[in-house]
Amino acid sequence: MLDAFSRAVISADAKTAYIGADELASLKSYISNQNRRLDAVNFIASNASCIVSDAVAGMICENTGLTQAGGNCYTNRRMAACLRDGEIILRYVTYALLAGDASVLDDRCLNGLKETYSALGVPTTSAARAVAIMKAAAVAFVNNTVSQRKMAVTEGDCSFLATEVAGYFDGVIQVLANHLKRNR
Ligand SMILES: CCC1=C(C)/C(=C/C2=NC(=C\c3[nH]c(/C=C4\NC(=O)[C@H](C)[C@H]4CC)c(C)c3CCC(=O)O)/C(CCC(=O)O)=C2C)NC1=O
Repeated sequence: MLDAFSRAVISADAKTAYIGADELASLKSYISNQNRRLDAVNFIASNASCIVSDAVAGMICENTGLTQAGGNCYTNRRMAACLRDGEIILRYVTYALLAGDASVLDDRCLNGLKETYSALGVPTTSAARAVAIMKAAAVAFVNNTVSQRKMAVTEGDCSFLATEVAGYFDGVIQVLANHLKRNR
């Protein structure tokens, strides 16, 4: 698992080079924005069950067959497994946001997920839809634009963190859709 710092070292070493000015500038910005980043992680983490249950409910509303006989959320056991998977994915996205690097998400959560889902008959299009709804919610929490759950915090621009976290969700969707082999 890598973070923004170890990532800079690994990529410099791969080029047999010193850490360059560009990498240092980007690490500097990572450091100077650390308080915002911690707030962003906290906004998502402290609303996690709301984000997950809303996303899974939305996914089912759009496709009610999921909870009918033959659907992959039919029976409490499968419904619980689905909600749990949503929690797992969101949790790893928050780890990636904290680290400023996707490797923890890629290695510990997404590695083999598509294959597991294929083997179990979990519909990846539906799973990707739930992840897309979680993405929209997480972006709103990071930008602190959720009207019912505004956090009391010094106002500041966190849009770069919203963009970053959106990218991690896109990575999950990409793996589920398997359109592209990921290479990070
Ligand atoms: C560390 C990371 C990690 C991940 C990601 C993980 C996922 C994971 N999800 C599973 C099952 C499952 N996952 C789902 C999820 C869904 N079904 C749907 O229709 C929806 C689209 C979706 C929810 C959004 C369901 C229903 C099962 C149970 C499938 C079955 O047993 O028939 C299983 C099989 C074992 C089990 O049932 O517990 C694994 C390993 N486990 C891990 O340890």
